[in-house]
Amino acid sequence: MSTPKIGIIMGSKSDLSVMAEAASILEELEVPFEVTIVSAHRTPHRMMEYAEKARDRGIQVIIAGAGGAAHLPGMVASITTLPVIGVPVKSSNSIDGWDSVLSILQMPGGVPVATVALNGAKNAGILAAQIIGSTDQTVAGKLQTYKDEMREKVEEAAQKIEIMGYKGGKIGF
Ligand code: RP5
Repeated sequence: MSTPKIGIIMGSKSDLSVMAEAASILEELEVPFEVTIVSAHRTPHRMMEYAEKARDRGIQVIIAGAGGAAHLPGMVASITTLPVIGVPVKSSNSIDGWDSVLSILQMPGGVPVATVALNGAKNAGILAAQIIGSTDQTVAGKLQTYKDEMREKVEEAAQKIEIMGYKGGKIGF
């Protein structure tokens, strides 16, 4: 794969099952990415180094996932001028996910993190691709195909329901 344009980082290997969805959609859209573990609390110097060097390595967007006291996306955003997309993870140390969401969402003015839904790594991948696609026509084309296919699937399902009819709590297919 060519030089990664998107950096996917997460606070722990336990976040990987969620964060893998960002990698999957980027694979589908053929946007080069890298994946690694960077913990704000357990490896703060590694986090600083990653955020400081990402732009010079060719990274254009950082997707950062963390759970509980989820400081990674905000701290990375405090260091880099790259756009940072935060993925709140419902982790083992999260009470019910709200701690992860609010830790990433409620950033102070001047330091934005584009926060997606709880465990919303797929959307983080799509949003990162859309940022790249704002200037890259090839990626924009892949995104258009993705959207067209999504629309067609819904339209097909709608047609089936309309043809086969609603059957007392069961959809007709
Ligand atoms: C966070 O703590 C990580 O991002 C992870 O979501 C959570 C739990 O980490 P582990 O104890 O499973 O390594 O920093």
